[in-house]
Amino acid sequence: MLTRRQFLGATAAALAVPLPVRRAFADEPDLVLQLAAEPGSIPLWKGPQTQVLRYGAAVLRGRADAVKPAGGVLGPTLELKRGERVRIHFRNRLRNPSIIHWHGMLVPDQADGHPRFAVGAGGEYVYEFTVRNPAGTYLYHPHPHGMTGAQVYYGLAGVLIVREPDEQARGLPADHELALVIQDRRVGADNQFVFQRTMMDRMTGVLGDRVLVNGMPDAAFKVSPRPYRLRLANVSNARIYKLAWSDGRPMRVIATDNGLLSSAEGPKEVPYVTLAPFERVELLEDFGERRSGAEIALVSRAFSSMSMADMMEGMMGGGMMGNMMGGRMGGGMMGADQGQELPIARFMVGSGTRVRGGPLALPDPVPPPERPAAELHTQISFRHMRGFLNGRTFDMTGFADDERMPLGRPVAWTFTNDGPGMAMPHPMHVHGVRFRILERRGGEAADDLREGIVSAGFKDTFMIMPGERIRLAFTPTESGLFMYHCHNLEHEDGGMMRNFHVG
Ligand SMILES: [Cu+2]
Repeated sequence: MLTRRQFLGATAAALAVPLPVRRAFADEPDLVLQLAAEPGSIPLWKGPQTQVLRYGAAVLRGRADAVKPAGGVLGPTLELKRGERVRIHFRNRLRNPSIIHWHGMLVPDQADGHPRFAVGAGGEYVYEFTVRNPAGTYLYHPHPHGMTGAQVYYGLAGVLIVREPDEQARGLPADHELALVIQDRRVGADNQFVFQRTMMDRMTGVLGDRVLVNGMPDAAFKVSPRPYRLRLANVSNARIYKLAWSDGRPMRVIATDNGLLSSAEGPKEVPYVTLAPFERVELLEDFGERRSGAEIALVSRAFSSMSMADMMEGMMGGGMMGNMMGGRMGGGMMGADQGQELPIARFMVGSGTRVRGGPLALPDPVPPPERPAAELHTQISFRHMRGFLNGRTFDMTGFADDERMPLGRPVAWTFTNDGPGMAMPHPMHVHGVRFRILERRGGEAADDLREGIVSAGFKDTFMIMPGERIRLAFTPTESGLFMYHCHNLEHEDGGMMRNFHVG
């Protein structure tokens, strides 16, 4: 083991050396996991296997059920309990630097997977944190600067579920839940993923016309006639989904990114759910309301407000691009376009006795945020193929005066997507905090997505439409250096990412 590490360590010597790990626990943690990122190949379609990158995981100490295989190209699902003290050994068996970010999780800055901690080929990084988030659907994925898009695209991502003992008492279906991780891919004739970063991709982000659910194509689920807890996660580089049931039934939202809605907010019925990259929702879906034997589909409905033609028109101030490119520039050139209709998954309702759900007891409402002790403002712009945050791009360790906030005091942060350049939506993510959306204003271009945007509950990722102004409220609980960035991975890798400092 030591020989192997020394050998591999040599290849990493030229790359960034991580800071020493800050040990969070004096004694042994409850759970010790190992996660390795490595190349591999898997059968996804008939014919040649697909070359991928994959996460493999093992429990080194503690509950064996903390790691569950997901199948396909997706990394294993990690199931953690609130309050648990966790150590995770990350091993990088890739040719390139990498580091894991626990998306949505409240962890110390040294455990957050900032790109400054990326380890080279053969390197290892040790995370220690206590699970402080409430029950919910979180994610983990790579976060090395400039390479996140490719690494996620080739298969590095997974679901992290946090559970709490009192979930059963809330009337949530305990043994009937499904997680659906939705991703789009371009697939070549030889079954290989096609990741490019063309000029078009740097603007729109990489879009594909083939959908994977839980890392596999053609997803189909046999379900019983009863309520299910469905965890929906968009783990696509750039695609926005307008998720709806093929039979037109509304969607019943019980949770957003960072835990259950309160009893004042949910369940919330919407005709469809708009899900931007790395957002999540949970639905309480009663398949018993369909006849037995019914087959229904989860689909992504077409929408028009964000075609490339629209964006180019916005930039060039005329209709000529649309005419020139046949309406949909991305569609014509790439075979994939933001806003195209896509099948996601099929559900077959089994026969058998219908089981009805009990009453649902969502958590009590939380008090409104206190008067902010600090006000931040970030203007988003996109020009010369790059995104800017207050006119700046990524700087590995730097931050500006308007990127500081106090520890443990209420903060209000306003984002406006009204800078000069191309008008486009951006899925923004803030590390290290869970926020509430106080206000959304403007964004007139979002008409055919608006009804599905769920701003309730605690969030960690939000989509901001062109012209929109969004105000967040939160109280930072961890000190140090964290990041905020666009979660369109091509925008992020292009530098649409900044640090903020707490404390
Ligand atoms: Cu963006």
